[in-house]
Amino acid sequence: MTNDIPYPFHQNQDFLYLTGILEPDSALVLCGTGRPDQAILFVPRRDPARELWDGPRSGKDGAAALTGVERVHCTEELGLVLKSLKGSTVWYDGSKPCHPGLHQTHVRPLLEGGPIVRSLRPLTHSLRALKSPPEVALMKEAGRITAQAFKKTMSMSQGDIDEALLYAKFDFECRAHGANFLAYPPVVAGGNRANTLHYINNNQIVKNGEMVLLDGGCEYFCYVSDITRTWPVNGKFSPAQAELYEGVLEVQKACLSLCSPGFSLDHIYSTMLALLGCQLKQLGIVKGSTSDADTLKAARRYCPHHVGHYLGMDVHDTPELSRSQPLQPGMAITIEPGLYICEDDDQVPERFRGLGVRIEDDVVIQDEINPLILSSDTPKTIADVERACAQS
Ligand SMILES: [Mn+2]
Repeated sequence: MTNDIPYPFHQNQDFLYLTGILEPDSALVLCGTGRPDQAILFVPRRDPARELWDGPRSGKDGAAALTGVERVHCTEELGLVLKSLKGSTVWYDGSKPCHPGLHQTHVRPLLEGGPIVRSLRPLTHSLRALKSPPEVALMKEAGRITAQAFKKTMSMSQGDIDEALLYAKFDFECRAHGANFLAYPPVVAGGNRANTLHYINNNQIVKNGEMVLLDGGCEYFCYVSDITRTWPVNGKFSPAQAELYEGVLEVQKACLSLCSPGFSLDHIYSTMLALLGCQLKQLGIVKGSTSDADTLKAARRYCPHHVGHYLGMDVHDTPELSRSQPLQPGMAITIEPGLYICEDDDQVPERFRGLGVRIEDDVVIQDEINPLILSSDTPKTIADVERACAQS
């Protein structure tokens, strides 16, 4: 973004999951062929000249104390140590190295020696997919902070209002209540801009009478939230807005009821499409006589994204995990159906044109039928949303 000025560093999530270390240019080697198996950690050397600019480093002693790993080296010794290790299989993702510099200098020579190389990422992702109780506690807090930020942001909306102001309010409320930072650039999309799924300019005026769609989340000690609400900035849903909103809400609640062990995200997705199809017919957006196949096609057109994704240290967490995999207790996912009607879609009754609605909650799968809803404090029914907008 700008010459010579650092941008915020974000640790690689797999490395963070295994070590808890937040410093750049660090590495972990897990060696399964030694007697006993051992962990070897690599961290940047202490360097007063660099630390003057970038702040203190843990160094070898600090990293050992933090992690309990006894064998700690400086990062520049990584290649040397790797060369000294015996073993025929290296578990490493060389095609998409997460640290190109360390890969080039230290790891590539090892791979050129001809060991069997197997991908590590599917293994770390399957570990990360199942959240432990302490991880769920952090995600709960991220959800709680974000829900409060939504309430406060709804309460300041009024027609007309600048998207930038809603963005700033949401960011402020998250950070002021303990979030480290926002988990991703939020979407704050007024009116027809809600139909641009990745709209992040957030710099236009939302007019009195229009809705705003806010998709935002925060990071709380390495775990994130990802919540979406859509509300009228003047605090009162118009009849058409309420009709479309209720339609999406009904589908969202039905999808939440499927968040239990054994179902998969893909299964919930196909259910969502079928239910959205029914809603499109009820709303008169799709003719009653339309075939099931064409109704599904319409559902895919008016909701071009999946019902949700895994959630955890990353917003789109553990992408190595298939969405066809049955959900298990401890998995965290989002449920986010939407309907997006572009203003120039003349096949749709005029009152719905230019409206886009998405409702997104974060849930953890539990042993019992009902999931734990991390975002449950976020106003969602029309009555609750209108009440939150009326707060001062
Ligand atoms: Mn999401």
